[in-house]
Amino acid sequence: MMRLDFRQSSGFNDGATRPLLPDPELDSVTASRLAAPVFVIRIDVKPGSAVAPINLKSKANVSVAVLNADGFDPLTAIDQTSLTFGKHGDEVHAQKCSGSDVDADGDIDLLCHFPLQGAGFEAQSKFANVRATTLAGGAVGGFDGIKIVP
Ligand SMILES: [Ca+2]
Ligand SMILES: [Ca+2]
Repeated sequence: MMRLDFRQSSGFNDGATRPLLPDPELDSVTASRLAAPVFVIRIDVKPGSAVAPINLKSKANVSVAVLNADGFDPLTAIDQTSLTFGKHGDEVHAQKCSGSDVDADGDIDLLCHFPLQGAGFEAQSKFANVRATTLAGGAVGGFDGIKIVP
């Protein structure tokens, strides 16, 4: 599998598909689990904002769209109980999801709400990850840019 770390490159397009890579600072168990093959899905944290502002003190939920793209229909494919979000993508579970054409391209996307508290973000965090399993048992994941704001 080719490994490219797009997080090190500048100027990637918001919402573009990128391979997920283990964080070198992770413990080995977590790193090996996160290194398992995943199908990369497109997500958009706080849809409507290019780079989602995240206030670490906020008690509000964070909305995250899993986009219907590249032949992947998140509404029918994803086991919604498996959806998790956070710094590494497995920190907090979705509180609720619904179908909605978030990006107004005519197909139904999955819009989910995750608690921010417990998601593990830090002042220097620049990415949020989502992970899930499909009803067929496959692993999927995606990430999107965020910006921590005071
Ligand atoms: Ca975004
Ligand atoms: Ca759509």
